[in-house]
Amino acid sequence: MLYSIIDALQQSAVCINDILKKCNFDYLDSVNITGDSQLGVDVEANNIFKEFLLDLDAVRGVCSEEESDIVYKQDSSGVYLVAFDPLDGSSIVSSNLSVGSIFGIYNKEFSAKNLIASGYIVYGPRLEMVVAQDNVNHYFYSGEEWKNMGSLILNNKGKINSPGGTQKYWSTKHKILIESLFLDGYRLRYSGGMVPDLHNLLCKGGGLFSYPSTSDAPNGKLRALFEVFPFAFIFEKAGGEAIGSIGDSLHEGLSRILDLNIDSIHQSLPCFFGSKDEISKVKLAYK
Ligand code: FDP
Repeated sequence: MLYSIIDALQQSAVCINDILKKCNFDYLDSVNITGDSQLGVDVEANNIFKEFLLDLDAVRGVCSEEESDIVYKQDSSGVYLVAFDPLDGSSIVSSNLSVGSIFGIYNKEFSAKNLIASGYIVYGPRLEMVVAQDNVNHYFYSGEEWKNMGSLILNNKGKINSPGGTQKYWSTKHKILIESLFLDGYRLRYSGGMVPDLHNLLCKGGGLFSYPSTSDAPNGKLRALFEVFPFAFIFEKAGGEAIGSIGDSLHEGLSRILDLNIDSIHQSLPCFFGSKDEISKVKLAYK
């Protein structure tokens, strides 16, 4: 059953990849529910995922960053719900940087504890896909078939620092944390696309990606269901950790992301993904 969903996501990826190779990156007059301007290709990618996924018996409904509400199927006996960000990184697509799609597969309910598999697609020089279930499998598309390149596994400590958010709005403790990693020899890697930035970290064996609470965006920017929960699941299955906080709970410290509950499907939250060593440094800095 789950296999049919992964297969539908792979077929969607090939279609979206074809569109990205040929389209203009023109903005439409519309904005999505979060207020982001929509590109024509955002809407096309959304429709492709919806079409493939809602055609499956196993799927009861879908939820997308580009839709205001959950889309349920009439009279469905399926138990799986799929949340996706159809095209993440719209702000860098016009510069021809790598962008991606992110998905999470939930059993019966859109909550972190019900996540049973997640992954992402990278539209880069090569079309790639990463799927996390018991472990994290890395595939690429040869033009004819998806080939498994093996598992992604994080080391206990990495060398990359990917700090998101506008620096002038960072808290003092966050500035100190980021600076201390650079002083410790970490290298800056940040494209502005969550998929390529986190994929780089996973492929290079570790480090830290952060998108903190800032004075201009106290709840961060990245969305729980479509971005943060799927990547938290992937990082844990790869041997790393993911921590964050929801709403006003930041003053109580940071918690494991997959233990957090959301109040709305478009909720965003501050988040940190990394190897175990870097996440322990984040916990110490935010204590
Ligand atoms: P984008 O606005 O281009 O869609 O999902 C939001 C996102 O990109 C992430 O892909 C990315 O990590 C983040 O925003 C980048 O935000 P900043 O420009 O604030 O660093």
